[in-house]
Amino acid sequence: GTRIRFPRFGEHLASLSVPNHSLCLETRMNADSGLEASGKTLEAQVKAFFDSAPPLHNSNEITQNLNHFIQRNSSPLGRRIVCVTSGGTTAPLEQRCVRYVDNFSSGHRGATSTEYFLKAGYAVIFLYRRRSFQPFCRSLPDDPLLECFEPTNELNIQVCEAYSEAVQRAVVEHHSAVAGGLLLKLPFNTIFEYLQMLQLIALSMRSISSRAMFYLAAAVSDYYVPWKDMVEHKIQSGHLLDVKLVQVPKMLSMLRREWAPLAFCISFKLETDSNILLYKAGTALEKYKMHAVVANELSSRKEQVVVVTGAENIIVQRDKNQPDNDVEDPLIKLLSEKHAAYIQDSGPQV
Ligand code: 9Z3
Repeated sequence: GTRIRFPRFGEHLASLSVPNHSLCLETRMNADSGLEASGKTLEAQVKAFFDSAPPLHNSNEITQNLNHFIQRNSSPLGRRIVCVTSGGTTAPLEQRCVRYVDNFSSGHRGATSTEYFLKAGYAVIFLYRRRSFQPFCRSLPDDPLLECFEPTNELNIQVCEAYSEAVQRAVVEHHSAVAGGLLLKLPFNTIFEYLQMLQLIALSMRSISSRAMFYLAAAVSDYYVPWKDMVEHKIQSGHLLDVKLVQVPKMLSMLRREWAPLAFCISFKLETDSNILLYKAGTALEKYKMHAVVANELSSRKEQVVVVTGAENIIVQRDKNQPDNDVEDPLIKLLSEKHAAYIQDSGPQV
């Protein structure tokens, strides 16, 4: 669902559905395609998107970290590297952003999958929405810092008995992944940041060709307001909000065609109507030349997914024998096997 959200300092975001008494989001879209009738080629739309995006302030640092991470894991180890995207992107409505359109995703899928990819021997680039779920934190409460610790006196704190095992596991596993150079975490908020960072990652991953995987679990905005069309200051309430949204160019095509053509690419398809889910996943598979599309329905997404490939549809379910078992466990095993077969079919590495 698309909602307008009002961020408040230091807390989770309150949301406002549209339309509202004081604020009405009016969007004008081309009736049949939902696209601005621009008539532009994909390349031209992509160029317009990147030209209009506010540049990343730390792109040099990100590129350096990426190159170092990839170098460290590729030679002489020849480790497989996966980029896991996680959480929803925002599309700002104002340049000095107070309001934005958000995409639903808690980040649970991406964070949990990251843990299983690490277990399967991958190095992971975790491209995540700030303040979304993090790897190794599943067993911790929502506010781990305040709830897991207690003061022993005015100067010292200790881990509460109830959380000692969970905290120990989270800290040790997270530390060994990051310090061991196996987990690189890169945060984003907006669709502009997300797509620029995805491009940087893809271009850096070209060097490891088929050993690279993209696991695109993030919920990515379909529409955005181009930066140059965006008002600078906070839109005043009480005014009719007339925002022209433009379709985000289909970057999956760019990823496959231009950025990292040899990488193994998995995208996700989310629907609320299970009757159209597999059809839509099959369409995405063909249209964007994905190696597999993971189809999930919103309410059952933690229980079951279907991996749609050109050859077959594979139902993957959570093992219900243990309450803690996740659907991501068998899913990552399956995708890791498929990736290994893909690497073998791709022939010797350069
Ligand atoms: C997914 O389908 C993810 O599995 C979920 C995970 C977002 C449902 P949570 O983060 O949920 O664990 O709460 N991600 C892709 C969603 C998406 O927007 N896909 C686009 C589409 O369906 C294609 S990129 O059209």
